[in-house]
Amino acid sequence: MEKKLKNLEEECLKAVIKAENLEELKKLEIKYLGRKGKLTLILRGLKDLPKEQKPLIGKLSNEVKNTLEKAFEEKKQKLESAGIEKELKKEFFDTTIPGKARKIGHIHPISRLQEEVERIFSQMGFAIMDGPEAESEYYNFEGLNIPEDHPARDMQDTFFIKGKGDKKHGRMVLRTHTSPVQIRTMEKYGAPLRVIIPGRCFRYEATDASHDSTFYQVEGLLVDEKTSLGHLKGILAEFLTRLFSKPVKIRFRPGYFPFVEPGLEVDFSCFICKGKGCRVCKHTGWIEFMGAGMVHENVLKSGGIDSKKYQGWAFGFGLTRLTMMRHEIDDIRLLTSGNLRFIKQF
Ligand code: FA5
Repeated sequence: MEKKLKNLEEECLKAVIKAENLEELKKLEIKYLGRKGKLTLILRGLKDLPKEQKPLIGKLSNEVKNTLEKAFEEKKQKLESAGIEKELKKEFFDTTIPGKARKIGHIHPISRLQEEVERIFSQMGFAIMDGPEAESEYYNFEGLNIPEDHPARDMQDTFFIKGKGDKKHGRMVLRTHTSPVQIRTMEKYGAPLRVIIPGRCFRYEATDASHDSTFYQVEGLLVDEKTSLGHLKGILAEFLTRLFSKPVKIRFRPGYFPFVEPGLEVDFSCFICKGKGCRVCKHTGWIEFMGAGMVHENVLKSGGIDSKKYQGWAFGFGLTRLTMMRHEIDDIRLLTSGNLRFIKQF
């Protein structure tokens, strides 16, 4: 009996070593340790052994059983990890290869300047308004005191949108300036008012280094019972000083826009040469900045505001041109060219 057990152990261990996969191993386990397995049958026969042999053979049988169980378990783990390795080898992944850096974009210089302008005016108590880019002739012209036959209509070459439009508002156009939103804001909120309106404008004109057919403006409008051009001057000087982090002076010259009276052209002292004269200010010490003036009483009326009780001032400057000045860009068309080599510099 003792020999039989030893032979069985040897035979089984050899077979376990040879087993090449888990399926084969399982079959062997059933063959030797299963309910009708070779060792199980021997163990069952123990009860028929003579009494004196029972303890010795019993002990030996248990030892053989434990050895075989251990051998099966070890081999099982070996085969399993070999299987995982095989799978991993199939999908080889080299963790030492350096990663690919993700390309990160950044805010366009015009948008960044717009955010700064909005922040500064918000700090001074101005609300930020928005209006439609496709606008009616009424809001773009008539409401702003520019009647159909007024020569000022020639000042802004316009993109007209196909269609007849309606009697009051006329045809649709791509807005030529942000000023139409002055009336929309007055109609909606009444007086007093303190707003800026940044936005995109369109003009049907030949492009050159300082003119594009699409560009950004920022409109400003303040309506109150007692306000004057002195307030406008103070607000603009404060705005530019905060924007350039340098003291900036403002200069008014007479100008003409049908929607303001009196009308002004506003210049500011060159932020680069501090007024001494340089390339950016064309050696004048001053930079032409924008149109402005006291809101014409007809415009206040268009906005439904009592012009006897309230006055207002308005301004409109080119955000795109200010971006060019700030970064000393000499061709406006580069800003919307989609040329990444150019735009990545900012
Ligand atoms: C106007 O558009 C008036 N609505 C401004 C205004 C508002 C005056 C309120 C009075 C009261 P103007 O046509 O000058 O004005 O344009 C204002 C600014 O827009 C210009 O100074 C310039 O910076 C910018 N601009 C005008 N046309 C172009 C263009 N084709 N390309 C780039 N910027 C332009």
